[in-house]
Amino acid sequence: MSSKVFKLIEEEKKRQIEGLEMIPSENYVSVDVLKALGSILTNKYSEGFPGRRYYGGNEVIDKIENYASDLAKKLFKVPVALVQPYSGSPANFAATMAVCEPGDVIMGLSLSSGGHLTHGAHLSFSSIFYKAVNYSVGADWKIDFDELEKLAIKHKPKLIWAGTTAYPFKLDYKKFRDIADKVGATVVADIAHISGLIVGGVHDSPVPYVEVITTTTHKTLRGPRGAMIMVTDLGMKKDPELKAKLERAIIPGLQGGPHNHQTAAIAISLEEALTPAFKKYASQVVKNAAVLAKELGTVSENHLVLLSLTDYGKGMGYQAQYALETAGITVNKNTIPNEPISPFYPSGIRMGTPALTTRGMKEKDMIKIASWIKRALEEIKGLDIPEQKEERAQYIKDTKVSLAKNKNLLKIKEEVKNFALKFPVPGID
Ligand code: DSN
Repeated sequence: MSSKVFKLIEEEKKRQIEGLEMIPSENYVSVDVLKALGSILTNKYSEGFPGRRYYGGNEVIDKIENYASDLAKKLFKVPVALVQPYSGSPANFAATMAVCEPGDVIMGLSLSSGGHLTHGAHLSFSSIFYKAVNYSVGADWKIDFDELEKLAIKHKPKLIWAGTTAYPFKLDYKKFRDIADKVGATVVADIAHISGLIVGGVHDSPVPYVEVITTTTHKTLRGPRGAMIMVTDLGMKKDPELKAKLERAIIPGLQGGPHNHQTAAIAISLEEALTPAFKKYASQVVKNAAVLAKELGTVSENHLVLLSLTDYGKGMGYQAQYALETAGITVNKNTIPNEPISPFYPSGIRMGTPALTTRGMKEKDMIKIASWIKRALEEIKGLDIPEQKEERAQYIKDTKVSLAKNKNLLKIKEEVKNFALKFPVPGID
């Protein structure tokens, strides 16, 4: 009997092709990446590293892992690339373990300024096992390097994270380097969101300025879920043990057997990222985001748009996410810098162009999409989050139910569907 799961996969395929996937950390992988992920490589245990495995039978797995690592080294121009981290957060934990002792000071961009949980956020390992100090963005929503420098001089961090997760601007890695050198810190660049833009040649690489780089493989890089940790020449020069420390942090520090099907799929996506077509893709992602941002009254220098909804009312992130979902447009609610309401009921949405661009959409399509977004957002006016905190959860539930029946949103959904179906999704007929 065919599993219920396959029926659900068909349901999800329909959602993915009929709607507009605009979560900036998502993408559509190629059919070859899907094939490797669904392959028999998932059957094998391979604790250790190529040539140094605990179990037998790893001759082929060694070749696959070495191939993936060599491709990463070539693509990012680094001497060391470890491809086993299960995903971005474990990769960041491993990098922190390799660079710091428990209790050391680490610094990262605050969550509400667009930083990541693993860069020192409350309740993350990064603030439980390490002393986390957060820097933030200024009134222009850009990283406040004066504040970062003052905090670094005061707290003397061992590690400074240079990386973001909801930040629409380019990063100046030299500024991080200069500050780190004043206090003897190691800089780890977390390029998860923008690794595809870097290898595609549209964003500067952090390689000359940082010791370690972490990235997920499934965002703009357009690979399977997974992650990599790389060491630069600068990193190896400063600490020749860095590679060994990172390996030990991955296993036995944090993980067991690597996911070999995932490693193989990473290798395929890295082959794809080496092609001229990928450069064109990366450049189009950024062009599309710039147009989308402009149409929505803001700016983007990368693949994402962070939109404040304060003009629509108070704490409108949930309402906007639901309204857009009803209209067939998937985005995520997000805090905005200096969040006026709460991280639980944030005042913005975050959206991006990587997946839309994979489907072949261009600038003119972004203008159309921005107009649907603006129409959908009109429907949340008046749905401000209640002042009384205890009323908020029920209010949001009720709002979701009423938005799901909203005729204007359902009309947009039809228009979105007719439009989206003209653009193919790899692996979905
Ligand atoms: N969840 C990822 C994102 O959406 O940016 C980060 O871990």
